[in-house]
Amino acid sequence: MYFTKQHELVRKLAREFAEKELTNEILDEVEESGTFPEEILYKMGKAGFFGIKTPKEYGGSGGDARCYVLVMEEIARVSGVASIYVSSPNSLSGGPLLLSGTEEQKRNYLPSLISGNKKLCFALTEPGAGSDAGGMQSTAVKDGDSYILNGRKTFITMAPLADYAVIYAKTDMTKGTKGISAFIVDMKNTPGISCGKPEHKMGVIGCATSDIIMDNARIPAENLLGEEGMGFINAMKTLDTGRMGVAAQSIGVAQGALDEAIKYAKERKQFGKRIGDFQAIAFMIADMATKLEAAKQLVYKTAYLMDTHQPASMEASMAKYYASEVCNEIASKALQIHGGYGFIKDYKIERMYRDCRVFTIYEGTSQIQQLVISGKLLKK
Ligand code: COS
Repeated sequence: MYFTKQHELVRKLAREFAEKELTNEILDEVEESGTFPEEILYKMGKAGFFGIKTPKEYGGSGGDARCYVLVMEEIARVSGVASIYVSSPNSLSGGPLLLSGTEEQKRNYLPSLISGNKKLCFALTEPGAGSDAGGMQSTAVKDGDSYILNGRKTFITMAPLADYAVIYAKTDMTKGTKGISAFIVDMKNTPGISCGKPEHKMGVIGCATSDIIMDNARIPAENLLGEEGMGFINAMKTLDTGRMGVAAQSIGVAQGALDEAIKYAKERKQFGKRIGDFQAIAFMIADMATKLEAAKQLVYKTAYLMDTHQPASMEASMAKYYASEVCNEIASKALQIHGGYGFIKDYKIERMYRDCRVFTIYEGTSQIQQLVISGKLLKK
């Protein structure tokens, strides 16, 4: 309903890529080593997955939000962690630059992000400011032609791998969210910028997450992204697309889990017949498929609204809220259908179950999405 022939071709390309390149051997190795192979990232960049919505003049493919969610869905169907590498340059990393960057900033940073040569991370969360992003305590004080950054960011996806970060900090402590500004920071060459130790996570292993510590880090004033005081709006608008991306990730992993459950229900025999022939299993599968279809429609509608320049902030939250919760439910039921085999690492469902747990948490918890949705509906 929401897709053209062109969109279906994009889906086919992403599905073929995922099935050919993201093999079980590679994904097992990613889990073992905790690192994602650079050669696959290179191929993803070549396939155009890192700049799906970015205009061609900055090296992107000039596609739309529907192309983006289709690629995310198909990659996540096979690997949750691989889809994070797709989402980053398209949303949380590329997004702030596309929204507020000067022409020079866009030309400086976007092409290398899209080719995969450089990585950029999005640093909003702090130890004491997660859901309450506006309560951040990091500061940026103007000093001549520089800003001096101090503070600590936490749970920053890709921080240890990143060449650059978009860091949000307060340029005015008295103005609440209107005192927040965004900065582009060179992670490798700025004295005073360092990363904490990579976190040991329960899922999406293979994409390192750590703190970023800013200790009197001096950065050029020209690295201010957008106007002073406009950082919070930049982050919130970025998160609209980001939440749609997590929703797309969720329907992808959920589809992968449902596929595995159906396959297993057809193969596994107990009491002399396929377990799928028992209503207890068959009805679980019917519920999983129905909820997944509903989640897909929310995700596709959000992308369609974005493509047609209609308000989509509430819909992005609805899509993220519903799709991520449903994904966890589907993965849990799919594991249950596998019985004891679902609990051991030889079966893909074990990884999917762990990978999707963060979907109801990052880029705003389910409870924050409920806050955004109800806030729009009950606005005075
Ligand atoms: N687009 C544009 N502007 C937005 C916006 C959006 N999606 N969301 C909020 N704003 C604007 C508001 O309109 C408001 O501007 P005005 O004061 O001019 O009206 C301003 O931003 C402040 O908004 P609000 O008052 O709603 O801010 P709160 O401090 O109450 O916080 C929530 C709002 C809770 C929604 C926000 O802090 C949030 O999203 N928290 C979760 C953070 C998150 O997702 N973290 C994950 C990090 S990435 S892994």
